[in-house]
Amino acid sequence: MELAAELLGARFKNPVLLAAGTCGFGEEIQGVVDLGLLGGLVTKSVTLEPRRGNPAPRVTEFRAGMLNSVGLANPGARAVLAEKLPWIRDHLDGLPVLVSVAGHRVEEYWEVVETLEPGPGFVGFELNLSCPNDARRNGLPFALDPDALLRVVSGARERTRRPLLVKLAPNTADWGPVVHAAEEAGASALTLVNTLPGLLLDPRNRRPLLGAGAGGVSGPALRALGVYAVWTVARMTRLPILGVGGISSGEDAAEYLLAGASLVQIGTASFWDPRAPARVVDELRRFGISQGVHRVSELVGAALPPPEPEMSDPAGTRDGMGASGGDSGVIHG
Ligand code: RRO
Repeated sequence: MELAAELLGARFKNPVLLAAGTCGFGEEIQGVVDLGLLGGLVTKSVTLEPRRGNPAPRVTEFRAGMLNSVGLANPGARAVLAEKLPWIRDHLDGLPVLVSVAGHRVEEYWEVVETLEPGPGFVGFELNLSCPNDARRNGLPFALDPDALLRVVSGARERTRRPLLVKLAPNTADWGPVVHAAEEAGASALTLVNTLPGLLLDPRNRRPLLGAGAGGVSGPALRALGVYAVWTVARMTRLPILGVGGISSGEDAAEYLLAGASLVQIGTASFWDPRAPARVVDELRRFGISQGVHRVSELVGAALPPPEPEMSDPAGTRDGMGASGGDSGVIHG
């Protein structure tokens, strides 16, 4: 089966990328994960200034997944420009890399994009608007506020011609407004989903298990939410979608593709098993062959209901989309 995908002006040799926050800037996991077998990677989120991150423990496991509150630990945009991007250029042999961008303020996203824009070694930006572990804005991430999202993405769009991905949150009651704000602002693609806010307590000492208190849930528990998000949003937009959340097998990856994702990202599974991403690629290939699929693109959106004629639902009120659903019945290409 042909696994390669052309998207965002880049060629991905297969649709399996490493998700933001799970592979540093590539250098940190070199020798542990065989990056040459993967479709690409997304870096740790970069803020303008360096951040030390949250107190330990930053990660804990439970039966259905993992909870993290890393707190955006990263070396800051200037160090990424001076050291991390040149390393990527010199060592990753043209692997498509997306740089994840985060910030406390709307303007911080713009400043990070401006700082990194002249750098080498990367294809585009993934604007992380959905970090659950940032206490700013009373805990409400930009991804849950369509006006703030519009400002962040429009300003970033003015500062780069590179592809701009927008990473959204899973805890959204109605994706319509944020998806349409991302489209209006000039996003190139959507990444669905970030982790889901959660908390685990030690019942004996009655304190949170993580140093920072609450965190973001990832791993198997997140898969049904992620697939649902992709499946819902794919019917609202023509933007390509990158699916992420709980993928640990080739069939999990296929599920996201069938729901409408063009590429997928792996996070937590690679913490548990550094060979998981390469195994997912291999299993996806075998799965496709077993299904008589010739190209991975044949899977993309194949589980979506057929588009309805525009006029059959003028109010855009199809299931889950609400009145703001807009492009009702459109399956993105
Ligand atoms: O650094 C983190 O704590 C973190 C980020 Br920026 C994010 O986007 N998602 C997450 O689960 N953790």
